[in-house]
Amino acid sequence: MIKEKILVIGASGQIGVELTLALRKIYGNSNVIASDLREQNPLLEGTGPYVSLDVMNKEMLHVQVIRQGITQIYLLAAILSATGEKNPNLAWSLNMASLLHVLDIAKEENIRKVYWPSSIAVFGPTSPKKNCPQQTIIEPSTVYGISKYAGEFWCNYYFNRYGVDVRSLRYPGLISYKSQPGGGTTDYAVEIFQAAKDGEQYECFLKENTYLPMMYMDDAIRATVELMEADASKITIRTSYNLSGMSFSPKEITQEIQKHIIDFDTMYKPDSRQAIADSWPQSIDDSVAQKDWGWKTKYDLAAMTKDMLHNVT
Ligand code: NAD
Ligand code: AKB
Repeated sequence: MIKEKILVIGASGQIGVELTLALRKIYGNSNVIASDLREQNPLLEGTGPYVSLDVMNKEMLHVQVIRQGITQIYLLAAILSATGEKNPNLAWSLNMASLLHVLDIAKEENIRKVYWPSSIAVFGPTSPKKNCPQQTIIEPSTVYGISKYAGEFWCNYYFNRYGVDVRSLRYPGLISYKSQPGGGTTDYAVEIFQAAKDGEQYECFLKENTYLPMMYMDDAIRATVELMEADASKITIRTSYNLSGMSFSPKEITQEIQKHIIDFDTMYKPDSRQAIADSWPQSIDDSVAQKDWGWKTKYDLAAMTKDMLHNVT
C-alpha cells in the first residue's frame, strides 16, 4: 500500500483547518503537513506538522514537496469574491499563480493526486438561477469567478495533457463554526449565528430575499474526501463538479434561528456584495456528482442551524 504524505496549502483558512483535521484522522497526524502564509490556526496546534509557506514562491514550494516526500496536494489558498473585488489584480495573480505552481510541480514530481476547489462563483448573471446544471452558460462577472473558471480549465488541461490526477468541486457558500470565513459574499450565513449567540440584532449586507446555494462544512469536508477517494475511473468531470447542499435567503435563516432564539432579529443594509450575490444562481443541480461518485448531502437548513447554534460559542 502507498504511504500518503499530504500537503495542505492554506491550512489556516475556513476550510483548511477542518480539512487538515479530517485528513489527519484518515492518514495519520504526521502524514498531513499543514502550511499557510499566516500563523498556524490554534485548532491545528499539537495535531501535526506545520510549515510556513508562501505558495507564490514556486521554488520554496517545490523544495517542500521534495523534502517532505509529498504524494498529494490540497491547494486552498485563494482570495474570495468580496475581497477579490477590492483588489482584482491581486486576486487574479494569487488564484492563478498558486494553481499553476501546484499543477507544474505535480507534473514534475509525479504527485499522485491534487485537490483544488472551484466555486459556484463561476456562474454569472446569464446562468440559470434555479437548479443550475453542470454544463450551462458560464459568464462570471467577478474576478474571483473568472479566476475559478480559468482554473477549472487549467485542471482539465493538466489532466488531459500530462495525466495529473487533479480533482475539483464547485463549493457553495460554506457554513462553519470552527474557523472563520475569509472575505466571501456568503459570509453572512456564518456571521448571523455569532450575532444570534451574542444576543445581538444582525445587520445583514444582503437583501432579505437573496437566495444562495450554501452547504454545512461537515458535508463539504465529506464531499472532498469522497471525491479524492473515488476510483479515478468514476471521475468524468475534470474541470469541477457542481455540488449542492441547501438554498435559503437571509429571511429564511433568520426565521430558522428564531425557532431556537425567539427574540433574535435581522436588519438589512445591502452593500456592494449584493451585486455579487445577484449574479450567482440560487440553487445548484449536482446530479452528475451523485451519479459519478455517489454524492449525497446530509444537512438541510434545519439540521445545520441546530448544529451551529449548539456549537457557536
Ligand atoms: P480562506 O480565505 O479562509 O483561507 C485561505 C487561506 O489561504 C488563508 O489561511 C490564507 O492565509 C492562505 N493564503 C493566502 N495567500 C497565501 C499564500 N500566498 N501562500 C499560502 N497561503 C496563503 O478561504 P477558504 O474559505 O478556506 O477557501 C479555501 C478554498 O475554497 C479557496 O480556493 C476558495 O475559493 C474555495 N471556496 C471556498 C468557499 C467558502 O465558502 N469558504 C466556497 C467556494 C470555494
Ligand atoms: C464567496 O462568497 O466568495 C465564497 C464562494 C461561494 O466561493 N464563499
